[in-house]
This record gives sequence, structure tokens and C-alpha cells, in this order.
Amino acid sequence: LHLETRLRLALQQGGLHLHYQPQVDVRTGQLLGFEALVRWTDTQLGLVSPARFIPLAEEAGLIGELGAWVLNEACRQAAAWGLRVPIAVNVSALEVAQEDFTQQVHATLRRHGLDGGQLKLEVTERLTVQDLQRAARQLAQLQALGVQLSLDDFGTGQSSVSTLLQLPLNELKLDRSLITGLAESPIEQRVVSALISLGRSLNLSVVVEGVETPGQLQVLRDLGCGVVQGYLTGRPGPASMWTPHLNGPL
Ligand code: G
Ligand code: G
Ligand code: MN
Ligand code: NA
Repeated sequence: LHLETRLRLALQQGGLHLHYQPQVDVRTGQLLGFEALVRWTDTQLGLVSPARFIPLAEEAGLIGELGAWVLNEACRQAAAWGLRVPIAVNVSALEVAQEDFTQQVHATLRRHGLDGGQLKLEVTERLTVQDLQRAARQLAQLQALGVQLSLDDFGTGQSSVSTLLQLPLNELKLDRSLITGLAESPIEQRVVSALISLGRSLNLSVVVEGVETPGQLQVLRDLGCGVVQGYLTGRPGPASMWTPHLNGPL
């Protein structure tokens, strides 16, 4: 079967699931949130990366349905956990630009008895100017409900300073490509330091993702970074993996 047909079936038959990766306070190790990451294990192809099937879902007109499933499942899990920190969900810009997006998010929060503040949306991607304006309007409504808004992959071509100027935001999420050599590279250290200052001066919290080594973590601590996410502090895993660790440092 065609990959698109397989994805369609997976959506209909419960073949998708979510993994969760912690976001952690650099100083205390305290859990500050989870990012939900969609996973698809096909019976024949095995694990298919979202980097492959999300763009496919967008092209095939399936992203609305897929995004709605992810949002609902992440909110269901947050409610089941009684999570007191936000659950972060990645949203495709195409989804956000849809007219009924705000309505859909609001309905999902209500369905699970969550407050807006218990949800964070991570936005990326280049958008056309019109889409960006439409997305900005939807996001402003969501922000008014208390939903946290994060600009994901910041510092890559997908997510630029120009996007930062056009969207309402609460958080900048620095792309992991900016910190690969952080422990050894003075230039990376200066760039990351400047981006942390940029975030601070705009009243945005800054999350650094892709932290894999104690060396990177030490530099980030020295630079005054508040929140990290990466393999070092926790790999993405199923909800059952995190349930025993929800209170206190990870
Ligand atoms: O988890 P992983 O590194 O494999 O994710 C690859 C890419 O897929 C990342 O860019 C991530 O943001 C994206 N992604 C993961 N889960 C979702 C999701 O539920 N919705 C959308 N739109 N993108 C997702
Ligand atoms: O684009 P987005 O930031 O949503 O993508 C997150 C992706 O990064 C997920 O697919 C997740 O599996 C991956 N990821 C999370 N932590 C690390 C890390 O420490 N190193 C690397 N290489 N990838 C990571
Ligand atoms: Mn993300
Ligand atoms: Na990212």
C-alpha cells in the first residue's frame, strides 16, 4: 500500500501514539513541562519518522485530522496525569491558519477540563504572509485564553526573527543545531548568550533543546539559560515511562 493510504489507516485504526519528553529547570532539575511527540509504527515499515509523515499529512490534507488527534490525546494524558505543568504540542502552521483552530483548541481543553495555561503550542515553519497574518490572529485569541505560545526551531531557516516579530509569543525554543559544539565553541557560546538575552529583553522564556552532554548543560547554566530539553535530561518515551516520575526532580 501507498504510504499515504497507510497513514490514513493508522489515523483511523489507532495506529499513532505519543511520546513525551520532559522540559527541565536547569538549576533544580525540576520538571517544567512535557513535549508531546507523535509516533507511528507501521506493521510493515516499522517506525516512520514524523519528519517524513507530517509533511506527507500536510500534502495529503490529513494534517487537520492528525493534529486534532495529537491535541486531544496530549490533553487527555495531561488530565489523566493531573499534570500541573504545561503539555506542549507541536502544531503545523497550516493547522493554525485554519479558521476553526481556536475553536477546536478551546473545545479540546473543555473536553478534558484543562485551563488554557496547561497547554503550550509549539509553532514552526515558514508561512506565506497571508497565512502568517491569519495564524497570528488565531494565536492571539489562544493566548488570551492563557495558552502558552512557543516559537520552535528558532535560529533555523524554519523560524526566523521575522516570524518572531509577527506572532504573539511566550517562549523561544532554540534549535538544537545551535548548540552541537557549545562546550568547545566560543562562537556558539556568544550566539546562544545573545539569543538568551534577546528572549529576556522581549519577556520570552528561552528553552534550549537537544542538550545531550554535561558539557553543554554546564555552559547553558553559566549563560543563565533557564530551561532545557534533550536526551541528557530525558529521552522521549511513552506516558507509562514518566508516570512514576511526575513529582520532584527527574
Ligand atoms: O520527535 P522527532 O524528532 O522525530 O520529530 C521530528 C519532527 O516532527 C520535529 O520537527 C517535530 O516538531 C515534528 N513533530 C513531532 N510530533 C509532531 C506533531 O504531533 N505534530 C506536528 N505538526 N509535528 C510534530
Ligand atoms: O522540531 P522539534 O523541536 O519539535 O523536534 C523535536 C525532536 O528532537 C524530536 O523528534 C525529538 O525526538 C528530538 N530530540 C529531542 N531531544 C534530542 C536530543 O537531545 N538530541 C537530538 N539529536 N534530538 C533530540
Ligand atoms: Mn517541538
Ligand atoms: Na525544535
